[in-house]
Amino acid sequence: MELYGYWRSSAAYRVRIALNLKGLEATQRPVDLRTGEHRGEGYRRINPHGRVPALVDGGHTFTQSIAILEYLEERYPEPPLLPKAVEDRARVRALVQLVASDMHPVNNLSVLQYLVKELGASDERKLAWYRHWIGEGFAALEAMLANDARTGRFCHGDTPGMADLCLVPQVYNARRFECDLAPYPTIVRIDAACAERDAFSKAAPEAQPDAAG
Ligand SMILES: N[C@@H](CCC(=O)N[C@@H](CS)C(=O)NCC(=O)O)C(=O)O
Repeated sequence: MELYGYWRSSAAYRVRIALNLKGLEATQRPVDLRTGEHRGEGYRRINPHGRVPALVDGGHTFTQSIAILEYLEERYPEPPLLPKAVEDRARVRALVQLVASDMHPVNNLSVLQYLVKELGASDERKLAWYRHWIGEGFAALEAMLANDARTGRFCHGDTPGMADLCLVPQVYNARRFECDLAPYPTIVRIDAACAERDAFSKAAPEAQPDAAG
């Protein structure tokens, strides 16, 4: 397997955690987002959208981190990243989508760059935008986690799964942009529980070969 990613990419971070949880090895193929390598012709041959991650497995190339997670779950079912009951699977997927479809896209690198370069937003306004969408998403996520008896040590029960591996990179990013996490004690507690697991700590941005010093 080969994983095209970038150390600080939260979408690639999700896939790294999933691979670790499933005990799968992938050769890392770093794509430098700082230099715009992802927008170049070479990488667009891997992913025409010019985004990371992309996973190559068995001669196939997969893009979109959530599609990759679902692929890994179906191709390598053990240990599972989704619960068994259909109702519970829907709950976990809702937590996943809140992060991956609602929170992450509006705070993506190209969106932030567009705000600054094309719309003339100051760094201060850009940060306000970033923190607004983190707060909006995390408030909902906190309520969904804190008010549901199915939340355990992790987002769903006492085993880490698909929702946790989306949550942790989003918390990492929020900290990077100095968002106030005090209003989200359940999120912070689950993030801390994940950090104790090797699958998560080995996937952390700073532990990656392309991490900038
Ligand atoms: N929905 C996509 C998002 C992928 C994505 O936006 N990745 C970011 C890094 S986290 C990226 O490549 N950004 C480059 C850019 O915005 O120019 C996924 O989940 O894979």
